Amino acid sequence: MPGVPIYITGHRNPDTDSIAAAIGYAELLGRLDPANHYVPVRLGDINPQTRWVLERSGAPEPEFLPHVMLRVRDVMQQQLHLASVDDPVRSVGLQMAREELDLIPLVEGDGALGGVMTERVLARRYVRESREASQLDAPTSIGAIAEVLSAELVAGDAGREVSGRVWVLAMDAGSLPDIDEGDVVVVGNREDAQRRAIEERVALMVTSNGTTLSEDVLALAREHGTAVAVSKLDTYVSGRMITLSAPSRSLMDRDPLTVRPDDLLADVSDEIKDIHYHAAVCVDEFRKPIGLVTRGDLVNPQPRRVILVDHAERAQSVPGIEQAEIVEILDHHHIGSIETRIPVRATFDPVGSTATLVIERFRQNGMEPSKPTALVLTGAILSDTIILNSPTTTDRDHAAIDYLERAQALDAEEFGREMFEETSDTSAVPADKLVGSDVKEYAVGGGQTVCIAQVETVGEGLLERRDELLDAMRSKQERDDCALYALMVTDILAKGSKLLVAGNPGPLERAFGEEAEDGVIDLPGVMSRKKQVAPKVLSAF
Ligand SMILES: [Mn+2]
Repeated sequence: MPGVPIYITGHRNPDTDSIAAAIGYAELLGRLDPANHYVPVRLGDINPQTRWVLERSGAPEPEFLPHVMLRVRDVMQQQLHLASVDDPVRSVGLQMAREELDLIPLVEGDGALGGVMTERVLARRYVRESREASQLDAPTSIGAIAEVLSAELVAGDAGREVSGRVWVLAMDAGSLPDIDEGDVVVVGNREDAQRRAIEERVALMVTSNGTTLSEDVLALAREHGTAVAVSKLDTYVSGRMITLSAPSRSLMDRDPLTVRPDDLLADVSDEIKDIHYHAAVCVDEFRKPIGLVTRGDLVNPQPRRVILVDHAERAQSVPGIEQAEIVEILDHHHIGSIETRIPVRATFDPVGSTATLVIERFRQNGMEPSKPTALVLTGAILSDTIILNSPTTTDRDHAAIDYLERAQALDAEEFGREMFEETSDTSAVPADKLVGSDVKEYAVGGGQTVCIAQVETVGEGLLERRDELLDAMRSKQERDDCALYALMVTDILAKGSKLLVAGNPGPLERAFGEEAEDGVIDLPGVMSRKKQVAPKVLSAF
């Protein structure tokens, strides 16, 4: 898996150019620089036009990037040492020493976090050793004790658990301590002491220094149900190892600080600094440990990295951009309000679309975009330039489209027309909204007003709803008490408008020198309400 991703993002409320430029530039950079992982992302829902282009091309939708603030997953240590809550305290302590760990997460049988063992807990365990008889911290299996002691179990059941006090029988058999049934004893090669312990029905007898029992004593132990383990260690060490055989769950911190991978570092760093072991265990949704964040990981973390395409305004960019490292900017707008701490390659080149710049970069590197990417970039150029018609269109946009047409054996104009026609669909928008959302009121003589609304569209589809639109206009005309309510249905591709009129069309017919047909006046070449329609309407009254 390649390393930390470098995100390539367009602006918020993404349009086709923003999405396409991210996809295309990520593809190019991924090929030029395979050591890095370039990921195209989006900052919001894609619009119907972009969806159409993505579906048509087969290019995958970029993933959503909510922000570029630092998260736990960006800094956590993913190489985790783990131990089981059932592992003996001694083996966990040894593991911590071996791996030089201050802390180790302990997991239950299902892999979920059960607690953590810390150096402090281990140290306290030592100091806490009281002057009373030692006791096992928790029920401990005889097998676990034998293992920690490297002892040979010569009688008894390894699975049986013991939980009593732990004694060393150093005195002569006549002055032994007050042993109870179920206790654990360590004894040397004194047969009288061995027999006394068995008769007191201790649960486990450990013989030190490799002492083996006589046949008689061994038989007695079996008869009384006393387990016997032969330890090669001396008496003192054997005694200590017995109490260190207890399962770690008996000592561990049961309520460790946990975080989730997507938690913001800013939200959790204080807690990590405050807790005595200065760390948090990162867990997944099943509470399984997947990482560790320590205080050291909070110092000078590597910021997340982004490349901005099709914008350079902080307010239009991804939340948290001020914390991120901007690697590059590729844009065709004015130079916006982005600041960087280090020098970056920034391109502000006034062509019709960022996709044009991406295509040029491909060609400068002697590379061709993949088929899906080529079509997405085609859609983006045609979208931003309204099929190479907008005043922002340059020769370079034409050149990029020429190249893309040759490379894909595609009629770009036809593709662009289809893209606009199929995605400028107003059929789901209620008539009331179409006639009322972009409306301007003009005062004419005699205290009367005239309302002129406009809706931009592609193709003739909307005019099929003429009667419905006229009805909606009439009710608005009545409600607002205007002399006339007109709606310009402007076709941005055909570059003309149909003017729908509620009220007496006479003044408008005279103003434009055109007859209304079923309440519709055809105005080819008329696009601007402000410049081409309002003055004539006003002069007609
Ligand atoms: Mn653009």
